[in-house]
Amino acid sequence: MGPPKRWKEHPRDLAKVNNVATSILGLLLLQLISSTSSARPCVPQSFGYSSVVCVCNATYCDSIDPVTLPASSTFSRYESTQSGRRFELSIGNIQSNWTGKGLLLSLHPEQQFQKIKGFGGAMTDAAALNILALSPSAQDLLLKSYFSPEGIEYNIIRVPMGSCDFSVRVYTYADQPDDFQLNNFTLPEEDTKFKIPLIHRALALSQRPTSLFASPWTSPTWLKTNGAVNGRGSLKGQPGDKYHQTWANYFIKFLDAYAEHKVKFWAVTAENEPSAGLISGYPFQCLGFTPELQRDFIARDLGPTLAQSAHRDVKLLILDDQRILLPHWAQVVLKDPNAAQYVSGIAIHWYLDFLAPANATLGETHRLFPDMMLFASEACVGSKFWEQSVRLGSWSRGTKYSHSIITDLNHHVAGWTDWNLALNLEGGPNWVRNFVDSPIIVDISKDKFYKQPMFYHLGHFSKFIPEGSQRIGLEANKNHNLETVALLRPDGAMVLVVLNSSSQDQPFTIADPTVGFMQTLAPAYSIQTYLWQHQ
Ligand SMILES: *[C@@H]1O[C@H](CO)[C@@H](O)[C@H](O)[C@H]1NC(C)=O
Ligand SMILES: *[C@@H]1O[C@H](CO)[C@@H](O)[C@H](O)[C@H]1NC(C)=O
Ligand SMILES: *[C@@H]1O[C@H](CO)[C@@H](O)[C@H](O)[C@H]1NC(C)=O
Ligand SMILES: *[C@@H]1O[C@H](CO)[C@@H](O)[C@H](O)[C@H]1NC(C)=O
Ligand SMILES: CC(=O)N[C@H]1CO[C@H](CO)[C@@H](O)[C@@H]1O
Repeated sequence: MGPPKRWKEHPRDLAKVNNVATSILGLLLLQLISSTSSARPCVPQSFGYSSVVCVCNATYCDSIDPVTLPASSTFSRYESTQSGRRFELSIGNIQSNWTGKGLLLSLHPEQQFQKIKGFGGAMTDAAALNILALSPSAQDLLLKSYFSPEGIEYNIIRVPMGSCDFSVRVYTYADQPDDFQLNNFTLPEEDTKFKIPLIHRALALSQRPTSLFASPWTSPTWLKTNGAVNGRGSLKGQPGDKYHQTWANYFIKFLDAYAEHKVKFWAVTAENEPSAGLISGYPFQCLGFTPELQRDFIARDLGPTLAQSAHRDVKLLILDDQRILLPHWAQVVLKDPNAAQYVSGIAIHWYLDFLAPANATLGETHRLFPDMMLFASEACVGSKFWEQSVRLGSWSRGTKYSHSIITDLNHHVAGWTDWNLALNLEGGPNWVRNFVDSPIIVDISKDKFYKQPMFYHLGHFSKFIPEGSQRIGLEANKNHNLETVALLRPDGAMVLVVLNSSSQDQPFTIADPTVGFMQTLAPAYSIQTYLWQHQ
């Protein structure tokens, strides 16, 4: 037990450092765990941005030990920092009293909020093409990073129904004109050769039950008012007619076709970004619905068609669009009992969050419809015209993810879904060159992939907060700059995620009424996950 020491800068160095201890304010010792770990450390590389990526290839990729609960009266702390630490594990002792000084975060397990569904990303055509462009052993390491117990254990996968902007060509599953019986509905090789085999490999690597949800971008053009996949256009005619019924049947055909390939879905969204198809000149696949049209399409076509099909257990989520449309969109759809009876949740995208305060949108929607699940179905950085598409190693992009997840979880949201699981160095492929960033960027020519800070920020939630965890109350004794969320896991362990909120180290104490006090510190530019046995 030595004098106070700074943590080592890079996880690579840690293997050499056995038994390093740090003292916080000279009061408490947390022990860095490295000697007992079988986890492989990050191989860092800087591309000149604020932090590093971890480099993986066909033979090497950093990993994390499967989560084990710390012994009673101790707590685990996993920490990632801008300075290069990745899921660095320390153990501290839980104490029975508190100095009475400084910031105190007190848990209130008696205040119980939403249960968690999970965390994940999207198997787009672009993601599948990038993953499959790697050698088979690099592919395995990439999939393990996301789905296995040595990775961040995603349990949600989003699957586009047909092409979207992150495709290399434009298609639907029924491009034969006027095929109202959908006789010519077929899955192309994007599904059968690329996405579905990768989904099976991901599911095989996972030890958690994984939930898939699907979202359509455009219908076949022969069902649309403008006869095009993009631009301003809706389904021809009115809800209840053959155009709308055919489009509802298309969902069933999709679920049937995936079921033939042994892939089952937890949910579908009624339409990806339905407001996009109301905008003239919209550049890529879309299908316009006002909330009134979505309500009537669900009440008359999609709802009853799903309910009368073999897929009646598949949940239906509305909106799948920016939260600024809440609570209005939910009020229009859910105040109609004919539509509401078929709806299980409200899916939200994050792109206009800066215009839409969380309390006024998510909070208000929850107050109006307390039993309706809120679920974040898409997010990515680099999509705005002033943003660079890919910034390898950007820490602030990771912070954007964890800030969004903490805000959402604190406003009744049950899950959070990233966009493309993997993109190339340009942020594509994307047929309209709408390039963006991704937690994993693939360098095909070098058979390498780069795990960005966004990957680790997401992992600080996905790995430690299994499905069925429940958010609980958390209160601070004074103003502070940390962003925090606390959850109780189904196994009785408590999880607390803490995002830096200043460029200064922030000492604080966690109080759990049933176990005691944990003294610790959040370094500048860090994200931490705390875990301990609450019961
Ligand atoms: C893969 O990465 C490891 C660790 O950095 C390195 O030792 C190895 O040489 C790399 N292999 C190739 C083929 O680049
Ligand atoms: C905890 O209480 C014991 C006994 O009252 C006292 O000796 C000790 O200094 C206290 N520790 C802290 C951190 O306040
Ligand atoms: C469409 O389906 C019909 C009936 O199954 C079949 O005869 C026809 O060849 C198909 N057309 C195309 C273009 O695949
Ligand atoms: C959230 O909004 C409600 C009204 O919709 C208001 O009563 C409440 O004070 C707001 N809470 C916060 C923390 O702003
Ligand atoms: C509130 C605050 O200062 N937060 C900081 C956390 O760290 C990021 C960098 O990763 C800064 O951009 C934020 O300003």
